[in-house]
Amino acid sequence: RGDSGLSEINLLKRQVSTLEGQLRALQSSFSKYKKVIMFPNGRIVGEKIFMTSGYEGNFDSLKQRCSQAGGQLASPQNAAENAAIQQIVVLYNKLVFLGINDIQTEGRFKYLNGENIVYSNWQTGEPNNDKGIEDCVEVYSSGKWNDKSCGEKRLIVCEF
Ligand code: 289
Ligand code: CA
Repeated sequence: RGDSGLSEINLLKRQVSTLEGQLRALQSSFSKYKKVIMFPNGRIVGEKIFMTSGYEGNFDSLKQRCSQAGGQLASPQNAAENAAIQQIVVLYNKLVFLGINDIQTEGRFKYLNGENIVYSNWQTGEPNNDKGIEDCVEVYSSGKWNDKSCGEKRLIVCEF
């Protein structure tokens, strides 16, 4: 039992070391594929991925497309996430709509799940609900936010 116990341990050690090598190879190839897939339309921030397909549409249409893809319209929860969305705005030279609105109660901006926003980056003087018809949120190339009519067409950015 003594000798066969030892050789079993040695066998297991070899198997662990083989698996470690395979894991390292997988990690390195995964890291490369992430870069390929993110180029040039995607951004990774922590566990979140922001991605545009270049499509432009009104708020409802953008919301539906992101949801159909298994994600949701970009909803930045901090400055790093907002900066990633800003980079896409600059790259495409097109403003985007966020997954944030005050459709339900004027002046109370919420995420699509109905929760109050925890982060905002309003341009000075915004949100102003201009002409009483601005319930959606667009991002300028500065990264600052403006409330805007949901019927306008903006660039899609989904988060996954
Ligand atoms: O229709 C008004 C909008 O285009 C925007 O016009 C000005 O930039 C500001 O009044 C904004 O608040 C407004 O959303
Ligand atoms: Ca406005």
